[in-house]
Amino acid sequence: MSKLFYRFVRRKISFFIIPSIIISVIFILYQLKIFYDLSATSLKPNAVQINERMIIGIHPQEQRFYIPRNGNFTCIKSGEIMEFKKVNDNYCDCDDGTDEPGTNACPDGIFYCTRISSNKKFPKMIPSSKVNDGICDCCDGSEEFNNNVIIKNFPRDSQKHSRHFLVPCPNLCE
Ligand SMILES: [Ca+2]
Ligand SMILES: [Ca+2]
Repeated sequence: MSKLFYRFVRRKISFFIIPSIIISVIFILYQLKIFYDLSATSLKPNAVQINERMIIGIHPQEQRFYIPRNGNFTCIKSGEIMEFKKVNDNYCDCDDGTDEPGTNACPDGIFYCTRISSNKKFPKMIPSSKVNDGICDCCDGSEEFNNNVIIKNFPRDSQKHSRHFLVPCPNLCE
């Protein structure tokens, strides 16, 4: 009798345990998917990113420093560690200013234009103080990503004549 009872209990346990394990695995996989989706969302391009991998304003050889490691960014020279979302958030966090390659938040920063022109009139890089100042400096106007119209009443014809363009920037890369 006790053996029969024991067998019955074992059967009941396996009846409940196996579905519970399956449900738990599905639940964990679902949680992992949500976590992955959230991580991907946080890396989607915004105004200061060229795409989800490239951050605007960085020298191509420095792109490797701007890959999130455990969601963090390490200031290139000064070494502080902070959340990666502080890169290009328009607030200067690193002592060396390397968290703001694409904005004018840090003093003495350098902004590297997204495209380089063979026409030497256009710079490869500009002081970050010229980012979003309403005047087109890079050949593609990539530093004017906020499209701030700061200077008005300067007609396009006059801009062409003076060879200085205002936002919205034309693409003059060759
Ligand atoms: Ca920052
Ligand atoms: Ca500018």
